Amino acid sequence: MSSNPTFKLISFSICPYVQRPRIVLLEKHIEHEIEYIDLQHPPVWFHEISPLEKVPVLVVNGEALFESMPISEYLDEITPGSLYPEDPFRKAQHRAWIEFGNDMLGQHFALASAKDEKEFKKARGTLAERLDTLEDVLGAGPYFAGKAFGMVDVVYAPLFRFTRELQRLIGVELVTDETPKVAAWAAQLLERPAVVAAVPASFSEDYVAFLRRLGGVASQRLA
Ligand SMILES: N[C@@H](CCC(=O)N[C@@H](CS)C(=O)NCC(=O)O)C(=O)O
Repeated sequence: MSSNPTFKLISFSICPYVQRPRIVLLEKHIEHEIEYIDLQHPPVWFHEISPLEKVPVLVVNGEALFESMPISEYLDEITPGSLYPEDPFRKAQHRAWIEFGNDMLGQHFALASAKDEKEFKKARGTLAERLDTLEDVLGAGPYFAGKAFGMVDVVYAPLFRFTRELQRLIGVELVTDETPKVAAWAAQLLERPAVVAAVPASFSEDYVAFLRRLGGVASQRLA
């Protein structure tokens, strides 16, 4: 690899997985380009560089890397400082909570796409349980592991962007005063400059279009 690699992130405007490497790129001041593609009509070249046909893909000096966590960890490793704790056990714990966050993103999709009230309530209930669990593991903050912003924060920021949008758009309250540590954590993450800048200006509009495309209960509740 050349000493000055070039980076291009292949993206989709509302994708929470794309936001992970984008946040790391911004946090670590790595120069990069972004190319947004239409996932419903992906360009032919995308099939060649994305074995699972998913974003994100990071093109490094013309070579493609897929999957959000390997990409984010790679970017973290090639720059000074680490978004993970040094201790292997703590690092493994952080990775486990990242997996918990992946599950929550799945529950967010279940909520956003629920076809009837029963499915909607079930997904909402599961998300509320997961938030209770997080409340129990969070410390004094402001971030997941205390004062330092880390990879777990990178992963949960896009999730909290969704919960904030759902509250604003359809009044579903997920992050509330009942989980005050989670609420403070979410607020802190959503104010962080790299998190704010991780999505395009069209994010809210694109999220509404996404909910409408899913055509579920959430879309019926939109104004
Ligand atoms: N495990 C993958 C998940 C990425 C993912 O699901 N991306 C979605 C967009 S948010 C995608 O590209 N979907 C296209 C498809 O499934 O056809 C990662 O962490 O990068």
